Amino acid sequence: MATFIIADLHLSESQPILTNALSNFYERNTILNDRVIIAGDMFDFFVGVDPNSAFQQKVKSIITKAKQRGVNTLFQAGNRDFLLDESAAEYFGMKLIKDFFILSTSKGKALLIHGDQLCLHDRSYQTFRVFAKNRFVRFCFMLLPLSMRTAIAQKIRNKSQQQEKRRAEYSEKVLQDPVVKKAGAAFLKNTGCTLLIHGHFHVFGGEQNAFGDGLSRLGLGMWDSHYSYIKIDRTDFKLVQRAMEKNF
Ligand SMILES: [Mn+2]
Repeated sequence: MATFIIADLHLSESQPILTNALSNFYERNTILNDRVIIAGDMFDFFVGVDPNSAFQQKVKSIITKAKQRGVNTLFQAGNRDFLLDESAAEYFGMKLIKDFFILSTSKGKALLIHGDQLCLHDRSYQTFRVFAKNRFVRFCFMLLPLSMRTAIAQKIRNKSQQQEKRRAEYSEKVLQDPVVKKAGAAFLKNTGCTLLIHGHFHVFGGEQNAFGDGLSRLGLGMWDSHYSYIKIDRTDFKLVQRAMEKNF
């Protein structure tokens, strides 16, 4: 009955090694009655279900295969795949969970978020976030043909990839930003949790008292040359990072 948390896989058609890594992750780590929570940015970008995409079918088959042997998958949206709604999650064999998800652990209550919510210092991003999460905006976007949605997403992605390079260098700094610290502390206090689990920053590691006394943080890394996960069960609570094997 273990819970595994992973995030920021950034799966895409162009990197089949990552899709294989997900498949191996399920096969090597999970057994009957375990659950896997994917805490956002599972896809590098997502603009809707495409039943003709062999790539999406592969992802679907990995998750449904796990489900058939008693391993359920929960999905929390990230900033790259916020268009993955309830019915899309169902298509892949997952259950969509809220952006703020509380877990009870042997070490107390933990709050799981993707992590982009912490970026309150980035006004233009937060404006985009509110805009993109708007139901009407989403509805209109989803009315466009898939090819057009893909083209728009590619354009946005190319732009943000340049910013992302810069972001990686500053991520650790951003996590120390007083505004981010304040947001983290507020999220924990408002939900009665003492531990914040997040991805998004691609900075692996834990930080004791990150948001004040007794309010800590666990950050998951991005799936790249390494992959990371959190395993929680009745007695254990660990954050693990492993090298991505060549054949993984
Ligand atoms: Mn992200």
